[in-house]
Amino acid sequence: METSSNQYNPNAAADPNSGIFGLPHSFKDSKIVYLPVPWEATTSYGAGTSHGPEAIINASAQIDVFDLDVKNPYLAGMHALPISPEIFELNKRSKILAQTIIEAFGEIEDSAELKKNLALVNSHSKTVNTFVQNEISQIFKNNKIPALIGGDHSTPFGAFKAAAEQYKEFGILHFDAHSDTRKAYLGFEHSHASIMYNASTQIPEIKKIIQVGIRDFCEEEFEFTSSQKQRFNVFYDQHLNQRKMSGEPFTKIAEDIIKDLPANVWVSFDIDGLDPRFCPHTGTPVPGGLDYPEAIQILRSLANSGRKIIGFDVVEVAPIIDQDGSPIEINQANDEWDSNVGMRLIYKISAFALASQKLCEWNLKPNNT
Ligand SMILES: [Mn+2]
Repeated sequence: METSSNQYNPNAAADPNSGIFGLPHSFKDSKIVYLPVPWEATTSYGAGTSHGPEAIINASAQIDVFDLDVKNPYLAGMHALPISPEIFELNKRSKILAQTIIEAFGEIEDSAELKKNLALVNSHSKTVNTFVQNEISQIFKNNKIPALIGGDHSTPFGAFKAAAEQYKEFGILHFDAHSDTRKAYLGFEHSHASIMYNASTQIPEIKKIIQVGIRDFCEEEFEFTSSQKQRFNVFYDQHLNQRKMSGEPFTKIAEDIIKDLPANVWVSFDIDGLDPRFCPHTGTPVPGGLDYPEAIQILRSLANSGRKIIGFDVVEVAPIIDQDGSPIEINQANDEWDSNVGMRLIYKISAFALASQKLCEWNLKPNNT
């Protein structure tokens, strides 16, 4: 049975035919529109994020839409676009090609076949970038807030390009265990490990990238971000922990993290920025990381700071994957943990984005001091 917006009951269990978060909204009815991007072609370690969007959307029906920070965020309307079967298929084909290069550790000079495979993967990545840019542009042009659901961390590149069409200047608040500033990792021009290198070198509208939770990076990446203090501001996980252990209140740390961001901010959230207990199946887990409530506090400070959250992505969420790459019973509660965390994070950032754009009122205005 179709449920109309008028009949929607936020206190009832989700209708099985409903959309993301159990909501009945169409594209037209919605202020937030989610673009699922099932793409992880160049993932070098671990796999499964191409199943992330499906798992997140399935898990999302479990949420209670009431929010203590933001008043009835669901009333603004939330709608997920369908998962593109073309991108899903392109991912499968590209993964097989990319695997040959990963197995050769990127040493492809002596092999015409591997060179051809690399060229194909790079070309398919550009296809995905163009797809994402077009879709996110459409969401912006319809006066809605775009949110991308990955997929790996290469997927938001086209979204950043679309944001750059809309905003002459914006910043990125980047949560991650990794710096993601490698230059063409293994020859892949658009790898998950290069997203912030590509963003900073190819999109001049991005004025500032604030990185949080970083704890796994190479010397070249350290030099790259350290040499661009105007552009990059890195809050290494180790330093955040030292500040916490010295007794500095996290509310103050959160204010410090967001203070150099410009007026317009895209949030790029790699789930592995969190402690791995919140994302045990993500591609490249690293010990340490932010606690979930700490990440939320940083986002709360951002939303309450007068800055505008213009859009966001949540990437690298992976359900449990079988040996052959197919997801295992992703609808079963015991396998759903990664997607459960992912969908709750997506709902919370959605709520903060709406509050930051004054499309929803605060329920309890945060006191950040
Ligand atoms: Mn990342």
